[in-house]
Amino acid sequence: MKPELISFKLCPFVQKAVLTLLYKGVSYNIEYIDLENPPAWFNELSPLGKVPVLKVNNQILFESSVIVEYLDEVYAKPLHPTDPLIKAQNRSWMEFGNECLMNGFNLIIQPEKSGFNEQLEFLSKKMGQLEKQLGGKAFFNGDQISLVDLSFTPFFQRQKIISEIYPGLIDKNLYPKVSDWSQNLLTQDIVSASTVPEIEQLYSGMIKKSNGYLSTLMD
Ligand SMILES: N[C@@H](CCC(=O)N[C@@H](CS)C(=O)NCC(=O)O)C(=O)O
Repeated sequence: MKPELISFKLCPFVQKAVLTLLYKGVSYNIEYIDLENPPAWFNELSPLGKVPVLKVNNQILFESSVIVEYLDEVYAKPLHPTDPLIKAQNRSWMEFGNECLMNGFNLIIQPEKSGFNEQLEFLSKKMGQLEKQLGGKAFFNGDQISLVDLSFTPFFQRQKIISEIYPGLIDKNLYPKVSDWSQNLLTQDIVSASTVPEIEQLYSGMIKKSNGYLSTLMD
């Protein structure tokens, strides 16, 4: 039985799971729901009312990091380092990646310039912290791609779309390693298949619809 993801077309947390499945070459089903008007069955299914939910063998998993860890354990091509300490550190940075995603979302919904700038500062601080963690290799742990890399990919993809409206978020001069890392991740073959093809239009549409300060900078 194929694993099945319940998703929302723009959800970066679901994308983490899709990237993991694609990397491992696992065939899966995906069902999109409207999060603003979720079907009754979804409210029954999802304990926190959030996507992703993974259905596997008539069981339910929720929380994206738990889902990707499960997928990593049961399918070939491991994405976690084996050393327990490095693995645990990777898990910590995956949580950091989730915070970056929330920060990125808060950035686009801020109604006022002051709130937008505040979120920008939070994000800049996080990019500085990441810069110190990176060793200047292709991926977070070195030459080998890992779950940390896949966890940050949706964040960088969205920041790239935002940078078309507000340039310089991930400043190459300030954060050269983060900038190169982002580039390495976004050029992976699996990235384009990890979202719906119209992701950029949908994401820009969401920015516009949110009516925040960022939307006032759009053409
Ligand atoms: N910590 C959760 C976050 C998931 C999340 O926030 N998903 C959003 C969509 S991208 C959601 O379902 N929001 C609905 C809600 O909060 O009611 C995870 O990592 O899976």
